[in-house]
Amino acid sequence: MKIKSSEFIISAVGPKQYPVDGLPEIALAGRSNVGKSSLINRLLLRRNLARTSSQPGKTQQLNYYKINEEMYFVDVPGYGYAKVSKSEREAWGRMIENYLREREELKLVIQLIDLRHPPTALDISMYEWLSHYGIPLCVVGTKADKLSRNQVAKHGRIMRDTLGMPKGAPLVLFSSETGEGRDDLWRIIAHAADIPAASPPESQHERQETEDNG
Ligand SMILES: Nc1nc2c(ncn2[C@@H]2O[C@H](COP(=O)(O)OP(=O)(O)O)[C@@H](O)[C@H]2O)c(=O)[nH]1
Ligand SMILES: [Mg+2]
Repeated sequence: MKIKSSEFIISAVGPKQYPVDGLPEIALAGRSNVGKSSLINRLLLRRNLARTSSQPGKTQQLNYYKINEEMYFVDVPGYGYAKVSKSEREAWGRMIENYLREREELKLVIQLIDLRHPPTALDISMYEWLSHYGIPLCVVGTKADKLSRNQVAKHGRIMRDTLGMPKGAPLVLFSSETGEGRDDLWRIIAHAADIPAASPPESQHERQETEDNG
């Protein structure tokens, strides 16, 4: 899939603001600072479409990005962020839960977990909650560039074990710095959204080079 356009649409604070055009939606979930915005930017080859910052937990909305007039990425703000009041957190939790359980357009949740550390209790409960409701799920281990090759493989295994992932359940080891995992993740997204197979610019470029070399 070639990325012809990507644009921010809305920060929705409730269902009345969700798009009504029926396009498939891919949600990105994970705690603040795990790398959601960076992953969106890397997938779309945009430097700063999704705002990245080291100041976590500012957003309390579902941030919608439209890609190619074909689908949406939905940035689900970090779960487990402590610096909001209990009532705010509960209201936010209800909105997110309703979205994840009831949104018909939602085709896949990408759950981001920092690959450097074992999944936290919150990561595990999020994974179990999504699995329990049968929500299509792909786990992404982020910041792979911060580990050695051996560590990446080892931490990937720890992630699978800690979450209790079934054999064959998708886990993508990803880096927004290097683009590692980008092609795999695009394939999974395109399949889930039922749009033509992903061959985004970076991989086209790489394949071209390989062909040229022999
Ligand atoms: N080295 C490295 N840093 C990353 C990666 N992804 C995100 N970061 C950094 O982690 C911080 C939080 O990233 P951000 O995308 O804003 O996380 P979000 O809160 O989940 O949206 C920023 O300083 C990013 O530059 C990655 O793959 N590799
Ligand atoms: Mg963000």
